[in-house]
Amino acid sequence: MDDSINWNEFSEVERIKYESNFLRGTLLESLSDPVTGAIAPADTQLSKFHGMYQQQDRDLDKERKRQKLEPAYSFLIRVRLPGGIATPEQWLQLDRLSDQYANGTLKLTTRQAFQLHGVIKWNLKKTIQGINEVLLDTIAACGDVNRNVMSHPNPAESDLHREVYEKAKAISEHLLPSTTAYHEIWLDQKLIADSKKDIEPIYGDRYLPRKFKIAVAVPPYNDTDIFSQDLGFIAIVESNRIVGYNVTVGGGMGSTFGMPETYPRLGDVIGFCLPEQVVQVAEKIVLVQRDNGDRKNRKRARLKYTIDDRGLDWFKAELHKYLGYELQEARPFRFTRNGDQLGWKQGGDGKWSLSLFVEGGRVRDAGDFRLKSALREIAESFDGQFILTGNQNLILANTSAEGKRRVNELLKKYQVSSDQLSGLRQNSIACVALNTCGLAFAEAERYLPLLITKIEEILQEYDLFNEEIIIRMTGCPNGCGRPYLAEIGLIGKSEGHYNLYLGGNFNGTRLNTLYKETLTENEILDELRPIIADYAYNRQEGERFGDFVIRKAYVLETKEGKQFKH
Ligand code: SRM
Ligand code: SF4
Repeated sequence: MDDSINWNEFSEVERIKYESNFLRGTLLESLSDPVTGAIAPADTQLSKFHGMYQQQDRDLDKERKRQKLEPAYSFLIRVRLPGGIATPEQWLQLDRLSDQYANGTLKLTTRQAFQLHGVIKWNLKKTIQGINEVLLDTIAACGDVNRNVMSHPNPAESDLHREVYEKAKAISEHLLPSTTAYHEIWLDQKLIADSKKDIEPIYGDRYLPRKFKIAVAVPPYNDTDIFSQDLGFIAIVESNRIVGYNVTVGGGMGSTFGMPETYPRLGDVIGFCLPEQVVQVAEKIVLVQRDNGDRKNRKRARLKYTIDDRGLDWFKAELHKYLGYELQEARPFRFTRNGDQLGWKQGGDGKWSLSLFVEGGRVRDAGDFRLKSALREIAESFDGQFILTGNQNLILANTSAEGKRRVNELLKKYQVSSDQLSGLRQNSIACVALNTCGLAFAEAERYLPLLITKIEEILQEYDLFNEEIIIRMTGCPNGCGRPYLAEIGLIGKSEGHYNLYLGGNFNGTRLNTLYKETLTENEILDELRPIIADYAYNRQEGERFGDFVIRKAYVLETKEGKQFKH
């Protein structure tokens, strides 16, 4: 260990990473400590790199405190799934694990990954081993490393799906940490020789200053919200062939109330690279951030701030140094929408894919609506894949005509239907928030469906029930549901109170703008009603809600992240 490092110049997490012996820390001791359901504080930082977060059931906090008990600790486990593709066998295994060790639900995340919630410390290892049995892992699903790599999910909407998926997978594999700590701790695989020392050729001994996120998109679909990513690759298609990718850098959603130096930011397009250069470009951009990102202030440690602090020209010059060549000039592209188009579609190869709405990404049985049971029975005989989208939905992909018939039959049997969904609900995202997220100020996943029902009444009145409008809610400004890109964004301020943001656009290329602060439900509805009425009567042909509110000056357009106000 290097005693010459002045740790005052770094955040506490930097020291924890450095002293962890490549992410081991005291995790083994923590796991075997019978006295508490928690792990040691430093280990809570390290466990993230292994794909798990320590949480507590916030619904039970008061009662546990009253009874002088420690909080009801449990863990969320996030499964890495580049491009969101799982086999039916993998789905069935996660379904089983969710019942056996977690809270009985599966969460499909905004980055095409699975989450299990409510796993107690003593079941962590068994759950990870169960995940491993179906050739999945949770490595680097969280932590200061590259996270789950997203890609355009729908095979029926693009013949190039397989190719971008392979690209996403290759980036993900290349940027995995190489420490053997995960295999040692969770899978009981010992190091080959005790003397063997881990090295992290890409990350080094302190990993990245902060999380890092990458996605691939295929225009005209911006279903991975490419401009919200630290690094994005936009496929450039000519004569139905991917000739290369435009590269975007410096996107990010996270921000903190009361800290104007933190803000959401859209990525900049900085050039074009050939398909065979993608993995190298990704690596070098990660290295520029590794070497230049802020390691003292974690609130400003993302690539977006490195770029804003030093300038885009500096970043490009630095990247070119690391690469040894310059990116080519960016090529033209056009996005027409973000989000998912629900329903059945037939791909070029004749196979069928169903994009199925999963409210808040939560797969569970609720009364007569038995989504979890339906998907379990479908998986038992499905001949295609289960693909998670970046909008918390699920595609039952690449099935035959007979498979399609059976899926329809089973969805009917378990009363799962998307027929009556409003255009607003179809385009909704809510982050997890309460009861598990320790950072939530207000509800999101448990509340947005109810609020939407009330907004739908207004939309019905003005004959806008089927109008597609993007609405996203998060329980805090960290932005896990990418709310700053929504046409209607709601961000939790305190229990029952939300900031209302308007003016994002339908293709995910514009940030929204704060309209009103700290609103209750009635206030939200009162604010939205006249705007919706105005939209119904005065919109121009084909004009989207987000564009309308800007044309009518309900809000001014946010032109860049630095301008953004909470
Ligand atoms: Fe997130 C932290 C859930 C996507 C920005 N996010 C968290 C934690 C782990 C809370 C914590 O640190 O204690 C949440 C766990 C809640 C729970 O109980 O499950 C959490 N984030 C989620 C998920 C599950 C939301 C969902 O409903 O789907 C998403 C998991 C994605 C995945 O599979 O990897 C999720 N988080 C995002 C996104 C969207 C994206 O990546 O496309 C963002 C905004 C994009 C970005 O990173 O800028 C996002 N999460 C954050 C931040 C703010 C980071 C920042 O730069 O400031 C935090 C807080 C932090 O890191 O300190 C955070
Ligand atoms: Fe939690 Fe905030 Fe992320 Fe929602 S946006 S999951 S409340 S950190």
